[in-house]
Formats: sequence, structure tokens, C-alpha cells
Amino acid sequence: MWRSVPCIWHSRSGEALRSLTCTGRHWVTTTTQGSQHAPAHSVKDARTVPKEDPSLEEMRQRFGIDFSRAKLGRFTQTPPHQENLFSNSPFITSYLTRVLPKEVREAIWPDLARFGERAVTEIYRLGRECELNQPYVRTFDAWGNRTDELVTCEAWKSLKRISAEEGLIATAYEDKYGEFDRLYQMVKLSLFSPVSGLYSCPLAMTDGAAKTAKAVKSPHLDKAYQHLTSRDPSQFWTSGQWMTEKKGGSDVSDGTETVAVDAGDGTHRLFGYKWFSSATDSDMSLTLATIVSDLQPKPKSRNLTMFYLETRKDDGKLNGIEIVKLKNKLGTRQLPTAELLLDGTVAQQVSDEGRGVASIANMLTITRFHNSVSASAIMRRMLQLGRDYSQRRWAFGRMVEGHVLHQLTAARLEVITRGCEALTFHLARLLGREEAGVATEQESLVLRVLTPIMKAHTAKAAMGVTSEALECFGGQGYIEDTGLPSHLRDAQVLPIWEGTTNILSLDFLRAVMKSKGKALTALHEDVKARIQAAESAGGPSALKDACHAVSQALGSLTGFLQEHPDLMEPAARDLAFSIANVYIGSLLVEQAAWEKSAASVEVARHWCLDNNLTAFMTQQYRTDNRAIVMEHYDPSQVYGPMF
Ligand code: UCC
Repeated sequence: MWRSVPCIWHSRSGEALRSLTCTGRHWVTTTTQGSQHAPAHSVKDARTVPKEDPSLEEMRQRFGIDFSRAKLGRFTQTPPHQENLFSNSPFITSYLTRVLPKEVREAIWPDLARFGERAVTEIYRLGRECELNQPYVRTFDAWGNRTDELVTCEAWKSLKRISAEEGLIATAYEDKYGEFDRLYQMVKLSLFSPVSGLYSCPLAMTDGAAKTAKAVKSPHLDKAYQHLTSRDPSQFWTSGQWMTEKKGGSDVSDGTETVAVDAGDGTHRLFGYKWFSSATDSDMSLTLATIVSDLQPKPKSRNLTMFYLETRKDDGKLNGIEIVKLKNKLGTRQLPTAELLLDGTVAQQVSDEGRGVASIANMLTITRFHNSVSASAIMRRMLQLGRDYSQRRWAFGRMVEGHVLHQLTAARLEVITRGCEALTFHLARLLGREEAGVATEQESLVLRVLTPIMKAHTAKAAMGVTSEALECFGGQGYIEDTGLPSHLRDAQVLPIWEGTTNILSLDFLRAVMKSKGKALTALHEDVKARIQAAESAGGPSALKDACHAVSQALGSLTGFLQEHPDLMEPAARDLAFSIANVYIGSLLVEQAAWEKSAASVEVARHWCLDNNLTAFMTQQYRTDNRAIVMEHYDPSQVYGPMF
């Protein structure tokens, strides 16, 4: 481990002035004045020794020069190095090896390995540039003309080109590998997402729009579909998803004020205010509005319709849209998110009247997948950086990676991350099967109920893991120049957009109700079958306890559901997380039973045995929780609004 290569500095005349050699415990610095001893670890990496030309010091002394840089010490820390997000990712590579047919694996593996490298080299640099050159709006030109020009950096534009070239959307729609297209795309997206300067967000909505266009089959969306799924950068379009309004963040159906008026030429004109439109530079958007007419001048409640619009007219001007302002957000600042006024925007109706939410739900499903892919990928990225750094950072007499408490902390993060990867990529596989028309009814039910649960679970995990992983860098994790803190800021959006944790927990319940309980039976059968298969596969005996723990947790989940149907709503969140835990347990056991490696078995055991897979607080659900929260709150004793 010690670098004992002597480092010899020369004066201009070539005379050796100083040498640096390592005795094992100490570095010995030999100068014209003698030798100094320093602990070896303080200069262990030759790159950490500043190489000032010693002839400068000689000149200072010869001519009595008083000017010299202040000494800041000798040591500088080597930064973390980046790994290939695909090739060095233990779960993804092993999972794909298990589930992909040989011919598909051989066809896509080189592309994923190549893209994994491109991601952490070229794309990472572009993403960083987007973080440093954030978008802004030039509302007026110098002569007072309203322009609403959205200015994005060149790197942001390059990321659009790369997204098309790499087929980051197209891959899911080309039917090249049938039921595996979606999985291939999602794995590729996971390599892009954590280094992409948040270009992953416009791609999420673009993918959602492509899926919606395919599902709703409106002729008005044919052209859009071609653009959204193009690999040609000159043809490739991105899409917005303008759902959020001031009154309707989560409650879209009751809070949407935008109205649509029939223009009599086959189009509608939209009037409204979209409060949170991400990727304002997109070429098109899907949005919701209530149709009004002379017969129905007041918007009918909960009667939303989906519309398609192109953001610019043929002359390049905005299509009846004003960019009122860009949002000042906690994170995701690379991403132009705006408040938009729609003032006569030309749009095409692309769903039946009143079927807006049901139609745009196609988009929600896909963007929720992207959320989970991003969550899993940000965790993987942080763990990769952290493990490399732990090999370069010396503290308390050894490298950080040599401390047992660090090893345990990092292993816990690894287990959580693998669980999220297992859930996300397994569901991506089911989504691909459904899209290819080969999913069983059970698989479709599982996919519907687990999609919101997956989004909720992975987003929360990403916050915890990213925060903990920053600690692995000590104070440097808090310093902007390292590029690390933005990961935590950006991760905080994951539990918020595309449905908060409570909204998703209720969405899961609604899906269960709609299926008349069949979805829960499907989940139960799925987990049971996976555990039975793992047990009968004769895998490592160390997995027996893990299988048992999952089966027991499944029993306690079923028991709770049977005994307390009246508590579904207050228990929705705990149910969602318990189901995620149990399902992930079954997936990790399945993977370990096949892989049989010591690490995969330990991961499954950590997950299944070291956590309570289910947690129901029956007493809490019945408590007057409002009374706890509102204790000492008196609305007459407040001091006016904040801001
Ligand atoms: O726009 C945004 C920013 C974009 C940024 C994207 C980037 C993310 C990627 C990150 C990568 C880095 S954020 C906008 C986000 N907004 C939301 O997520 C809305 C949250 N609220 C909900 O999810 C609500 O549950 C609603 C709006 C979906 C519920 O509204 P309703 O009207 O109460 O809905 P209903 O009555 O429950 O359902 C209406 C219909 C039903 O179909 P039918 O009528 O046939 O029975 C439902 O089954 O819609 C169907 N439906 C669904 N179908 C509702 N939810 C779903 C679903 N999740 N999947 C399938």
C-alpha cells in the first residue's frame, strides 16, 4: 500500500536539491539543510505533495526577495473517483444476467457498459455545467418588447442531443427486444439520471407523453409520438406535463382552473395558470382543462379533459404562453421550472370529455417509474463515490474503509439501495411484459398496486441514503465545490413530485378497491410463490431464516388486512411501506438463491432479518391524532402570514 518510490526535485541546473523517500513508517525529506520526518500516511499519495519548484526558494534566498505565497501545508486530499455505473454495479449486472435471455443479454450488454462509461465522463461534465450555469428567463429585450426568452446553457442542449442519439426514450418503443425493451431502457436511464444535470426530468415527461400517445390513440398525437420516440437529434422532441395549478397540487381534479374554449376550427383555446411546469423548454405538453361553452359557461366540477399543445407556433413564437417566472427551488435548479400563463393557447383535445385524469394517468405511471429509477440511481452513485473515497481517505490510523463501523454503515446503505434496485427493475420488467402484451392478469394487478408503493418507498430511501452517504465524506460532503451537496438537494424532490408519500399511499388503496381486493390476493400469491421457489431451489442454507421471515411478515400483513378493514386509511402509509419491505425481501431472496454469492445472501439476510418487515400501529390509528398536533394551537394567537 505504501508508495516508496522516491520523488526527487531538481533545480534548473539539474542539481538534486531535495529527495523524498519512505521508510515504511515515515517519509524522510532530505534538503540542503538536512532531513525532516513526517508520518507516512500524511503524504501517502504522491499526488498530494505540492510540487513547488525548489529553485524559486533558492532565488528568494539569493536575492533577498520577500514575496512568497503563504504556506498552506503540504497535504491535499485526493477526491473520489467515478466508477462505471453499469459494469461496477453488483445488483444490476447480476439481475440482468439472471432475467435476460442470452441473445438479449449479449446484444445489449456492450451498449450498457459503453454508456456507463460515457455517463461518468462526458455526460457527467455536461451535467455539472448545467448545475453551474442555471437557466434564466429574459422577459423583455433591451427595447421593451416582451420576449419570454428562456436561456439554457449549451450543455443542457447537448444533453437533449445525447438523449436522442442514445435512444433513451426510443429504446422502450422500438420493439427490438419485445418484453425486455422497457427494462433495457430503464437500466440505461439509471446510468444517465444521476449525472445528467436533471435532464432526466424532461425525459421522464417525454416518456410519459409517448406512452400516453400510444395508449389514447388520438390522431392528433401521431406526429408528436414520432418526434418523442425519434433517435434523430434534429427531430427529437421533449414534452412537458402541465398538471399542477395553484389550487391543485395533489388534488388535480378539484383544483384545476384552466378552461378550454372550442375555437370552431377543430382546436380549443386554453386559458389558465400552470403553477409548476418543469422543463419549460419542451417542444410540447400534455395538460388538463375543463371545457366550457355557451351551453355550459361555468366549468363542471371534476370533469377534466386532456389536451395536447405545441409550445411554439410555426413562426417560433410562444403559443399563447407567457413565462411568468422561473421557480426558485431548493434543488433541481438545473431544470427550468416555471409558472406559465396560458392565454389563448391553441390545443387539441386528446381524450374524451371528462376522461382527462384517467388518460393522463398513463403519464403518471411512467414518470413515477422514472422517479424510482432516479432514486435508485442517485443512491448507487453516492455509494460508488463513497466506497472509492473510503479507499483514499486516511483517518485514525487507517483508511476509512478499514473501520468496522464505517463498513457496517456502508453495508446498510448498500442493502437499502439493492432493495430499491430490485423493486424498481423487477417492476420495469413487469411493465415491459404488460406493454408487450404477455403479462398475466396477476402481473398486471401487481404492477398497478406496486407502482405507487415503489415510488413512495424508493424516494424516501433516496433521501435517507443520500444524506447518510454525504456523511461518509465528512465536512467535504457539505461543500459545494465537491459537487456532492447537490445530490441531497436534488433527492429531496423525489418524495414530493409525482405524488407525495401520502397521496401515493392513498393511490395504492384506491387501486386495491378498484380491483375489489384482487390486487392484494395477487400480491400475496406472488410473494408466496417466489419464497417457495427459493426454498425448493436448494439454495444456500443461510437463506432459510430469510425465507421464514418473509413468510411470517406476509402472514402478519394478511392478518392485519383481514382483521382491520376499517383502518385502511390511517394505516395506508404503513401498509404501503410494509408491502414494499415484504416484496423486496422476496426479491432479494430470489436473487440470492440464484446467485448464491456470499454477498447476495448476506444482503438478503440483512434485509429480511435485521428489520421489522411489517409495522402496524393499530393503537395509533385509533388515537385522536389531531388533538396531539393541535395542542396549544389557537388561531387567534398567530402573528400574520409568513412572507
Ligand atoms: O407535473 C409535475 C412535474 C413533473 C416532473 C416530472 C419528473 C419526474 C421524474 C423524475 C426523474 C428525475 S408533477 C405533477 C404531479 N402531480 C401528481 O402526481 C398528482 C398527484 N395526485 C394524484 O395522483 C391523484 O391521486 C389523482 C390526481 C390521480 C387523483 O385524482 P382523482 O380525480 O381523485 O382520481 P380518481 O377519481 O381516483 O381517478 C380517476 C381515474 C380513474 O379511472 P376510471 O374513471 O376509469 O375508474 C382511476 O382509476 O383515473 C384513474 N387513475 C389511475 N390510473 C387515477 N390514478 C391512477 C394511477 N395512478 N394509475 C392508473
